Amino acid sequence: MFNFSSGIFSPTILSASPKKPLSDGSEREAHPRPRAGVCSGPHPLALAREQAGLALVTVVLIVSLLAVVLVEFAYNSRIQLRMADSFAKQLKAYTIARGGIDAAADLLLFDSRKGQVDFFSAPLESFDFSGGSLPDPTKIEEIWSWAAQGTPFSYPVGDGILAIKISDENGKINLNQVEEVKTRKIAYQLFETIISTSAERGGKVPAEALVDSIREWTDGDLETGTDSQGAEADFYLGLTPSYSSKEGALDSLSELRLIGGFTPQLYAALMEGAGPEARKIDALGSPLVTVFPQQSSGGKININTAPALVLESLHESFTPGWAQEIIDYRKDKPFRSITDFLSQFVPDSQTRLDLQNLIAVKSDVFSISSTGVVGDLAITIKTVITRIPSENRVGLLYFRVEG
Ligand SMILES: [Ca+2]
Ligand SMILES: [Ca+2]
Repeated sequence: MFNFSSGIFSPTILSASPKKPLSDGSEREAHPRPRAGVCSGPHPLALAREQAGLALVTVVLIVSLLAVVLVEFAYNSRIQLRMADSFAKQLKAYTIARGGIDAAADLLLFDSRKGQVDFFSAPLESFDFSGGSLPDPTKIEEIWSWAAQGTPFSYPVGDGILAIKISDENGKINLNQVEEVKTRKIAYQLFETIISTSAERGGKVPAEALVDSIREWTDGDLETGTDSQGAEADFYLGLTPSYSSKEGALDSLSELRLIGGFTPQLYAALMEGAGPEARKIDALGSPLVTVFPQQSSGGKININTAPALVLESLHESFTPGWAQEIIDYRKDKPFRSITDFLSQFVPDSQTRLDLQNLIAVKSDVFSISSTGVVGDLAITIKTVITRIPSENRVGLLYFRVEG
């Protein structure tokens, strides 16, 4: 006990036995001290009470421990259940997305057996479904292009949704082929247009130097070409932090951000193409430039699928108005041969010769973006395939799972 008046803990009070006043006025102990020789242990009743108390404490302790274990178990079970649910959704979404890739590849292979021309057919939205009858897909030309225009082609699968986008990589300028003079000129014209019309206006690095920098980055040697204005290996070694140049084909467009002169604004302009809408419909990233196939030569641009900016870049004499005319024309009358195109739109004989080996009306390489959505979980698989109709199969050039 604590002595409040003195503030001093008094052990004498604690150790004193309770005393009862006696009738004669004296005091005696409430519990008489055991007399020597009779009993030296505690009173049996006190012992029983002590044991009962101890048992109660043990029971309370065990019950508390059990409660803790049960709460922990319930919590773990809930976590496990959620994980199992999330895993099941993830597996379903992946399977749907993977199935979408196979379906799109089959569609493209089916198309290659039907003809040697690739173009954008009338979009899905333009078909009249009000009568309840679906158009016969085997009779629609270029059915794959439904997934290449406007919103992604989506379809319910079980309790999920599949959304597919297909892009024609042959409608873009292949940056892995800038070693070829003619492709380099096309890329140069595209970059010049982008620089002069985007936020990059008045940029310090000329378009030609940007294209040359891609060339030096990929050309496999450390010497700057005599006709090149681009950055070579020593430029990157002088940066802080420094890094080596790739000296090999570009694996992805995001690599451009490492190349000398490419600012975030220029990169964004390349990815967005002809506006935010263009970016939305592209399966791989940019509607204007590609890195597929990764071979260094031989690519041709499909004039039926190339966007206006790419068409305009095909020759220095071409203008935005001319490119728009082509886009309007091909909506109703896709080009069945390059002669078709050249005779209609390129009156100058020298320009015709220049374009002869650069353009095509068919495509080999396509990118597919396939998304499986189950509940709040989405998985996207992006692939690039090349059609090999002679072997009745597609070759896989790129495969990436996102989400
Ligand atoms: Ca076709
Ligand atoms: Ca180099």
